[in-house]
Amino acid sequence: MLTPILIASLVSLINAASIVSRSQSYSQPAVLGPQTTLTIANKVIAPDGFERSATLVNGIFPGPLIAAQKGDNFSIQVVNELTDESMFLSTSVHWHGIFQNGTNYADGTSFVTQCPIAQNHSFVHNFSSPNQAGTYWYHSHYSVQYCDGLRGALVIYDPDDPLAYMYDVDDASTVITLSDWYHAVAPVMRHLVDADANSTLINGLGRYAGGPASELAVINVEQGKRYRMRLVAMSCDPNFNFTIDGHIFTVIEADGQLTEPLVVDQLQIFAGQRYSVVLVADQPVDNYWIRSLPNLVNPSFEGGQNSAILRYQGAPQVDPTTAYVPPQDILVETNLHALINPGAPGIPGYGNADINLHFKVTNDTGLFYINNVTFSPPSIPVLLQILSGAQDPFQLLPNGSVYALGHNKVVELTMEIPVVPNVPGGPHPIHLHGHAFDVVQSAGNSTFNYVNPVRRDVVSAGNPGQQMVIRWTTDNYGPWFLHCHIDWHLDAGFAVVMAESPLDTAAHLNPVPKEWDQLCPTFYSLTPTQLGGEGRLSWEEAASITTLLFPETPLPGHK
Ligand SMILES: *[C@@H]1O[C@H](CO)[C@@H](O)[C@H](O)[C@H]1NC(C)=O
Ligand SMILES: *[C@@H]1O[C@H](CO)[C@@H](O)[C@H](O)[C@H]1NC(C)=O
Ligand SMILES: *[C@@H]1O[C@H](CO)[C@@H](O)[C@H](O)[C@H]1NC(C)=O
Ligand SMILES: *[C@@H]1O[C@H](CO)[C@@H](O)[C@H](O)[C@H]1NC(C)=O
Ligand SMILES: *[C@@H]1O[C@H](CO)[C@@H](O)[C@H](O)[C@H]1NC(C)=O
Ligand SMILES: *[C@@H]1O[C@H](CO)[C@@H](O)[C@H](O)[C@H]1NC(C)=O
Ligand SMILES: *[C@@H]1O[C@H](CO)[C@@H](O)[C@H](O)[C@H]1NC(C)=O
Ligand SMILES: *[C@@H]1O[C@H](CO)[C@@H](O)[C@H](O)[C@H]1NC(C)=O
Ligand SMILES: *[C@H]1O[C@@H](CO)[C@H](O)[C@@H](O)[C@@H]1NC(C)=O
Ligand SMILES: *[C@H]1O[C@H](CO)[C@@H](O)[C@H](O)[C@H]1NC(C)=O
Ligand SMILES: [Cu+2]
Repeated sequence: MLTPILIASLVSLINAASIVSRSQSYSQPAVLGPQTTLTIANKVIAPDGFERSATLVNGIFPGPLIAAQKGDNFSIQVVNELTDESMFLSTSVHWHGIFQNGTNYADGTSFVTQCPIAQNHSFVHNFSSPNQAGTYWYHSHYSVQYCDGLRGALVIYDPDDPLAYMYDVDDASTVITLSDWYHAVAPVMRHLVDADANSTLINGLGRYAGGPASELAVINVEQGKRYRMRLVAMSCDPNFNFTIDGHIFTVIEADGQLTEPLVVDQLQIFAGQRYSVVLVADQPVDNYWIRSLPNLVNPSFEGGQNSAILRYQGAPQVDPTTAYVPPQDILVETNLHALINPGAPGIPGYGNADINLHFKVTNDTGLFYINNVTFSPPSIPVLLQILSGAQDPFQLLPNGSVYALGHNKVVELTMEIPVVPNVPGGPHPIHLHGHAFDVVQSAGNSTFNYVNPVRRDVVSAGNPGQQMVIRWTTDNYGPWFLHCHIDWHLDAGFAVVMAESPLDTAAHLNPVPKEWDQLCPTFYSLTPTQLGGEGRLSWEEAASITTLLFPETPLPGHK
């Protein structure tokens, strides 16, 4: 918990902090195509009724939906117009779940695949993803910047979707984003013991404990129609239990991979994950609460917290009066099965892959360790090191965090959260860039499934005493980040890099744009003022300055 002095210093760091009530009405989300420009700039907004300066895409939270058709070529220019020095002034944008096959340099991951884009500069991300369709998202991958607002959904629609017969409506109005929201800026929050969110926003609107009756998101449906709702957990930390009063729904997609249809009435969605669910509007015309209960602070629906409204056409424009009924058919991950080409790669059986990795997660003095190494971003991005000739894992920095993997190998990765030490902050959602993986063992379950497990790109590694096991094939050249998607944990070192075929990477990438080569020289010429985020480059520097601001505290759940 924060001391009053701490709170005072927090609030003083917020631009124009004050409580307002909102009167704007909710409008349909903005939609962009695959060839577009994202302008990253600062703006004061009050999505839960509390005004703060934020780091936004095209001035809105969440950022606009990027909507593409399967097979489209993407050309996305990210323009950095950031000015608020209380937050980071550089940026990079990652396209979460997109494989970037041959275009690792466009993955947008600071210090792994590129240097951040400096203030007043821009970078064009050209990539294609011919075989992917489904629900994705984009977010800053520079420090904890996305917690300040740089997050949005990205959907690749499939005109030949094999499950299209199950739904009538699938458009921008059926994308539902779930996010945590903070009243203090992320460069401050990252140094707090409990980086607790103030509110949950659904489609960018919500309420906080003790706050005004700020406007809530409304999802409009017509009785008798079937909707493909695309849920995106663009969270910095909490997971959410998602329910809709009076309704069940059918899961048909997990993280861009179609699943065998599975009927549930609640799903728990972790930071970074997505689900498509088919909702049939088969109830009486009325208003119904949509609920997104976070696992951390304020897990309550009091005063409309953690809530949005499902409104049938013809229902009055009022808040629902429906009551919460405890769910009966909760989503269990092992009940999800990949619909297309099910089955994990390689020889079935634990330990039978070509490369069998065992990662043990520990913690010490506020940092997370994977096999005794905490990830600290290298100054030269891993891809640049590789393209400059470093190939040996002992040459690649950060030392001990980069795993060099041969080409076309089946990898089986076990991530274990031991009981001792008691690693805080779980359950930890683990994301791998550049791939989807088969979850052959889910956290908290000792049985394996090599036949038809769920395939996805973020999976929970669970809590102390649990582990998860995933498999994938190293068929994508380049360094790919593997990390906890709780952004505070990533910042505190919960990450490694899977460098696929370092020796052959240069030969298998598309020509690296010359603008990419300029990112590092430009970034390293910035002055502390031009860097923002209180002008701190490394977190060692930041941590030492921050201890002056915030007294040394016992070991954090979050750094
Ligand atoms: C994408 O670009 C490639 C060449 O780079 C071209 O052959 C293809 O037709 C393009 N696809 C679309 C949908 O425009
Ligand atoms: C960006 O432009 C502003 C206003 O001209 C200037 O103050 C700032 O130093 C510039 N930053 C960089 C990195 O060039
Ligand atoms: C990126 O794609 C756009 C649109 O297809 C094209 O105009 C531009 O030349 C490409 N840029 C690079 C660096 O390849
Ligand atoms: C969310 O649901 C899971 C079961 O799926 C349960 O273990 C967890 O406690 C629930 N979270 C909250 C905040 O109630
Ligand atoms: C545990 O996992 C196995 C294999 O995926 C699955 O068949 C079983 O239903 C799971 N058990 C529970 C209790 O979830
Ligand atoms: C981590 O350190 C502990 C204690 O020094 C040691 O026993 C263990 O083997 C190390 N683990 C790895 C993977 O290096
Ligand atoms: C990385 O660590 C290993 C083992 O501690 C050491 O032998 C090697 O020299 C280090 N490499 C670099 C580049 O520091
Ligand atoms: C990348 O492309 C190669 C060549 O087309 C293909 O064999 C491989 O499966 C692809 N990998 C991914 C992750 O899409
Ligand atoms: C978030 O908001 C700030 C400023 O209003 C409060 O001081 C915090 O107590 C609050 N935090 C939580 C967890 O609600
Ligand atoms: C993290 O690890 C340290 C040292 O191993 C231990 O003392 C501490 O209790 C752990 N933190 C938590 C919150 O469990
Ligand atoms: Cu974590």
